[in-house]
Amino acid sequence: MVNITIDGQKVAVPKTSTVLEAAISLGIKIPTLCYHPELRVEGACRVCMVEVEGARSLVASCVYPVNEGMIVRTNTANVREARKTVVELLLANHPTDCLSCQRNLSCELQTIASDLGVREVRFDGEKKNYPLDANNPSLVRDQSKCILCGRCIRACSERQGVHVYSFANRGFDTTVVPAFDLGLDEVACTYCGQCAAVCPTGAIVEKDDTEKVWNAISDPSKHVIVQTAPAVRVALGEALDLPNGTIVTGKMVTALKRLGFDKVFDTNFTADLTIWEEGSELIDRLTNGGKLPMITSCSPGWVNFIELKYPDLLDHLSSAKSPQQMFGALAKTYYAEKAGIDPKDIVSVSIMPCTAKKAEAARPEMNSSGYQDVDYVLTTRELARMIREAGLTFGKLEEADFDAPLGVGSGAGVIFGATGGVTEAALRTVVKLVTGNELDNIEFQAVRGMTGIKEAAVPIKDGLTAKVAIAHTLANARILLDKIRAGEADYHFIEIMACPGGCSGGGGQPIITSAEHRQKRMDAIYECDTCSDIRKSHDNPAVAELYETWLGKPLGEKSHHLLHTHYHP
Ligand code: HC0
Repeated sequence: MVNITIDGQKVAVPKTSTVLEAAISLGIKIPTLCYHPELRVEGACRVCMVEVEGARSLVASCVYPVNEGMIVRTNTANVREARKTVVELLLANHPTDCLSCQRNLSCELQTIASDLGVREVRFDGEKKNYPLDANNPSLVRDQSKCILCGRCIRACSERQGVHVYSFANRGFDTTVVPAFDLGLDEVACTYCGQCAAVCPTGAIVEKDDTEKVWNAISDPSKHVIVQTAPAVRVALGEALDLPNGTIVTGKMVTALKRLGFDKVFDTNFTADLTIWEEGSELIDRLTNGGKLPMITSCSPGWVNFIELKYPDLLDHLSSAKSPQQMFGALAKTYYAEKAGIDPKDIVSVSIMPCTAKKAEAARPEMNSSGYQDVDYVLTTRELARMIREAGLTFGKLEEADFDAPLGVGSGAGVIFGATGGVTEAALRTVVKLVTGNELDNIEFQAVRGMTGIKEAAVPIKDGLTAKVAIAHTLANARILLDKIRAGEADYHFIEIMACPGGCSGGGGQPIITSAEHRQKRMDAIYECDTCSDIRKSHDNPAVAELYETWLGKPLGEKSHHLLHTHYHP
């Protein structure tokens, strides 16, 4: 440990700490822009400058290492003036459309300018004016709002191993762009949205589809239904003034009803259905010599990744559609029949923690109902904006239940929202399908947690042990795929989720600010499971009824048509 003094307060910190980390441990808030607690430090923006006694000039605290006896001052006139100048220089060429910017009130540049008391910009800069990159279903990029912090570059390359972005040009013309300044639709972007999740300004945001949904709700000839993904319920509250990790399932249902949706359903219903279909597919592959390891196919950023980067391994992917798309196919067939509504009049909306879900819904093959199965996908952030727009005080809303029959979900369904959750849900049911017995202990701690790649060997019955692996983030997915290519992946089943922590850390969720913040969401997901009346997918009575009365059996003809898909090399 190293002893240092910051603003007169003594603290002992690990000797590998930076001054910024030491200040954070003392509760001293130093403004930052390029710094992100989960990415490599860059020291690019210089807004975190502090005085260190003996140093020749102000230093960037995010990259400056601590030393024994160091004396730091974070709040001197010099420091305040330097930070203000940096921010004013950024504002000098930044657009001034803050009031209509999607990140208004959640923009880090705006907050820092306010916190630092910037009331005028002393420099008269030339404004940047780049065309929007919006030719894809998921994301909008506005380079004019880019402050060159490089967070998106680091998230895309370090966290995801996708490497879409890099710096280009020099001086005032420096930009952050995909290769050859192409649009995101023209490069190998997976639309995972992790760039948007770390962008401090409105330079990368989700494509906003709220107006289309408002229009559908306002159309009296339409029956507008909505499904909500597992991970939305543990993050939506954060965007509506509730503490991190608050479970808001019941309030969310009430809010959706108050917004005007005709029926509010739960994606957990089709997560349970996915377990039936995917679990049966796994057993079929094990029994009949199918391609192993079988890999999950529900995270669309991940599906885009394997299609773009490892097309030779596509036959490892489960053919099961994601729960979102299974829901969409059933909404305009099974539900339409049951409710006596012409499917052409149904508008199917989903609320997802994910920007890639927008692209998934737009895939041309996702129309097995005879219509586009999912019409509009909104991220958690977009739903929060609609709730604010409607003037609802979210924290004061009563709780309500999902509608039947597509609103019945199990605890196994809800843990789909955390890395390892799909595997755990599958194990709960596969054991029952293979042995006919129920598990005594349905919680598989070995597949939980934030370790990048997890492995487990789970005894199913005498002579049969399920070997599973789980990866979250695409950089970790790449490691497992390289193992498969090398013939070294001795697993039966692999779960891959594109985003850190799984969907709870999706690119469409309220912005995550720390590892603790991320953990609170994960904890909330598992709390949703333990509080569920039904905890195994095969115990979901609504799914059982669906099979008995309409679908037939898992992997049957109707299932094959509506619930399974193919991929594009
Ligand atoms: Fe997920 Fe899903 S769990 S991908 O992470 O499988 O987005 O939350 O909705 O579809 O259920 C996201 C979350 C989903 C789907 C489910 C899966």
